[in-house]
Amino acid sequence: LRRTEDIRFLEGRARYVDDIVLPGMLHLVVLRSTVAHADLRGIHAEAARRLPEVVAVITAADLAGRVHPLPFNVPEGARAAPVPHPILARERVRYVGEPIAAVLAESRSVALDALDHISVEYETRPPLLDPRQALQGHVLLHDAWGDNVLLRWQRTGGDIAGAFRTAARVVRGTFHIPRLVAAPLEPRGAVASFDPVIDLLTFWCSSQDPYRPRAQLSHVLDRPADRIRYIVPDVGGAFGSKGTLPPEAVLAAVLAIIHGRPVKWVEDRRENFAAAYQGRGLDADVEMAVDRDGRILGLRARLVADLGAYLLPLTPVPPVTAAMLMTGVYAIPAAEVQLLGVATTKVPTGPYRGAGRPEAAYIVEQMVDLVARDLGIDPVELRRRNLIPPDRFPYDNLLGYLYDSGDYGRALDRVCGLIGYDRQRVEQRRARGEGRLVGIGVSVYVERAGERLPEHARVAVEPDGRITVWSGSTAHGQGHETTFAQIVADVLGVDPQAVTVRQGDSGALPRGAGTFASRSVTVGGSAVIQALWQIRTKMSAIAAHLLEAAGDDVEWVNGRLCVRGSPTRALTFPEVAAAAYQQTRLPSGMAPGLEADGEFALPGPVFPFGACAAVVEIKPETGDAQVLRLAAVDDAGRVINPLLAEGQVRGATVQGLGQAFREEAVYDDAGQLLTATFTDYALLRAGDVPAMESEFQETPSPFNPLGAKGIGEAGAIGTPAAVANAVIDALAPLGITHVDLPFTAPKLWGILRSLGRLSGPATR
Ligand code: MCN
Repeated sequence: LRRTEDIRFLEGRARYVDDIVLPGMLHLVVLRSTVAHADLRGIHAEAARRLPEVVAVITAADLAGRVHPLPFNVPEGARAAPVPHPILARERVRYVGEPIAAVLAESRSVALDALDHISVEYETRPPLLDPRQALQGHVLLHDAWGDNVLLRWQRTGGDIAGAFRTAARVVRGTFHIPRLVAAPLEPRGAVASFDPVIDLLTFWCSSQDPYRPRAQLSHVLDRPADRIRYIVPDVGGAFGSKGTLPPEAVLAAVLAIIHGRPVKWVEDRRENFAAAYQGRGLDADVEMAVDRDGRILGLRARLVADLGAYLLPLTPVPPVTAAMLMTGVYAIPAAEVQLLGVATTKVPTGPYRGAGRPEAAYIVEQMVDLVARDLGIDPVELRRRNLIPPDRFPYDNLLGYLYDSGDYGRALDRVCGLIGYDRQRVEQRRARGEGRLVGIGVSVYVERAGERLPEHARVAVEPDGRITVWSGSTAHGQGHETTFAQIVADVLGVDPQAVTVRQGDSGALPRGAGTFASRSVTVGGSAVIQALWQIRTKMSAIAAHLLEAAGDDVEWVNGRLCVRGSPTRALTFPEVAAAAYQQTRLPSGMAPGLEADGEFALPGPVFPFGACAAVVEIKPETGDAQVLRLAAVDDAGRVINPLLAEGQVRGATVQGLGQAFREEAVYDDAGQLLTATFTDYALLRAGDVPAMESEFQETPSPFNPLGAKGIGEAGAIGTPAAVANAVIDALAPLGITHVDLPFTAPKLWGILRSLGRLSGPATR
């Protein structure tokens, strides 16, 4: 089934937050810090306030007593310092881009002009950019936290000392994973409108869902959640970066209430780069103890996460997720992982597609290749010796996760089959003989998807048989209108076109959780199923009553409800729907109407997995690494819509390739973000994307009625690890065992040049 929502998008009929225009609406723009770390000695805004059409200029002092700081999540087992992100900086700024003041004006252009009339006196302090240096505590970002550590997590499982004592070899690796930006097409934005008569704040925001940010807004404003109607209009991509309430959006809400007029805030691209939370940013020191045959006996890892200046609501989640996945897909009997999340003078981090899983896969899979090289064992063979076998599920990974189901070896074998692994090795030997730098890399990944948070759904069947589904999951590109309609069509035997899917409005569905952690099908879809089963049961009872049959004797065949064995004694779906609203046609005691609510919670996360393989050739003249082959086999349990699932894999793979080859948020020594436009932050273009082969295998999850797991992040997880292994494999004959991401042409060229592999000018 092709995506039904696309026509609307392609014809320009979508409505994004900036399309919302309300009568009397004011415009809000934000004055941001231009320095990385400083005390604020004065903010001079009188000249701006005097400008015509400027309604207000506000600073932190104006918010005193009106807002609480943004709350933040602390994953189970972690400890965090209470350093929430302020809505506006009060005495000190801690990153370039931090909001200091806001201008409210009749138009956006007036508000932007007014920014130039505000001057800020900074007394600068030293920036703090390297997370490892931050640990030394020479510069303190928050005076109460003497070592700059804002987050701690640690776990040990098995006999770690014994593992390292008895090991034949101990292999060590050090890794640096740069920060990335999510770069959605549509930046962040919000519109707030307050109705004092009914005491209701209506809030449109480019968010991943209405529920989590509404809870945050409710907390910040000290306003009951049911006095806030949170609407998520169409969203032009989020990739994890719109999972929490932006501090700037709080300003729109506060000012709409104070001034009694609607307020719009929409950031520009540069602000999105500087002030939307970034992803990744993790350093790791890892050692693996192995026996002579390459069996991994134990793993020790020390992770240092570059959290940025404050904790936004989801800042702690990705690094803890990475830490909890450090045993990857392997049956490692002992593990000890320590995570320190440290403060730096950068925008806080948060989830970006994969959110901790790409980091874990990259580190673990590079380690496995290091071990293979150390022992002279083929990396695929080494993986086969260590993968968790299918009969050991549910599997306790020693770090707090219980993997629900899996068949990792099959995915690995299939992906090797897709690229013709053995043949590629033969080819590689030939290419190496010709002096070419060809490398082959594989990765096997597991991800934590879904969450324990329950999801809510409502299904209503109208008297004419049309069906509306409300879901707490809220698509921002994933195609839920199609997928959820398909689930309804399958259960009720109707045409998907008879189904309307509604999402993203807390006024229509007051309870819900949202779209993150690739959970919408697994949890949201299962909530829809719960509601549909109730509808089915009620319709079967009505049909049995009208057809004078026993309830068990009603069969659903091709959109009709018939008596088993007598196909002519039947009613159509709309006939039964109509009867549901007529009291006289119902069994005695049955209430009229055909609506049901469904609620579903997983007993624990589900664990999709897969394998990825890449063949790469590095051109020594330019350092350019070309992907010759790329293949992925992903297992998301039962797949609902293979076309959309493959679209998800391909989209995420492109982002994974971007991480591998190009993307990095680069700061200079003063803490200025150098990559603050698309000229400097090099997203892949369509022409840069190689052909790829994508296949699915299905190992159903026992944890939900669909047997489904998530697929929305898969490509971003397995790809960087496989590509990294391929690049290092290409360079291995030169004695290179590690290069940090991203593998840009200048970086690889520089390495080759330093090894004397190139002639030519010294600089380029
Ligand atoms: N699907 C399926 N069968 C399954 C699982 C998924 O057919 N067993 C298909 C469905 O068509 C579903 C889609 O894959 O609509 C994604 O479903 P799921 O894996 O449940 O993920 P979510 O819908 O919860 O999406 C979240 C996930 C995440 S965490 C990020 S980040 C992300 C992503 O999805 N951001 C995206 N995909 C994105 N795609 C777009 N276009 N834009 C984003 O911002």
